[in-house]
Amino acid sequence: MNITRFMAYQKHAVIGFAGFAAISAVLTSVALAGLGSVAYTISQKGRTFQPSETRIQQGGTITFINDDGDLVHHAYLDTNEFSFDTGDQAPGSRIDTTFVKKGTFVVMCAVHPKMKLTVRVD
Ligand SMILES: [Cu+2]
Repeated sequence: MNITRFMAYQKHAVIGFAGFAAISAVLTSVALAGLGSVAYTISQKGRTFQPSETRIQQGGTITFINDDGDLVHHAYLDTNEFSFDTGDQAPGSRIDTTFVKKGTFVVMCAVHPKMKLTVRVD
């Protein structure tokens, strides 16, 4: 390959890579939007859900983190449309819950009746 052909080849390779990177970026964002895979985190601290209100997309997952010293928490939801129950959640543990139904739900703690978390699922 002489130098002119080599330069032409390099130019083509650079454009090819840039095009590939742009397509990859688009595909990645489409995949993330399609899966509703954004992670939401709710802390259980000071005998409260923090934040106490959140809004997620249908199919989104909330991770409940018990970071409340040595207290046990126990998040649950019991409605006709959608229910879950984390069971007793030991200090330091994390439990994922995927919200598959649209609507507005109030998550409670079985240990601390004043703890409430409102989740709006769009
Ligand atoms: Cu609690």
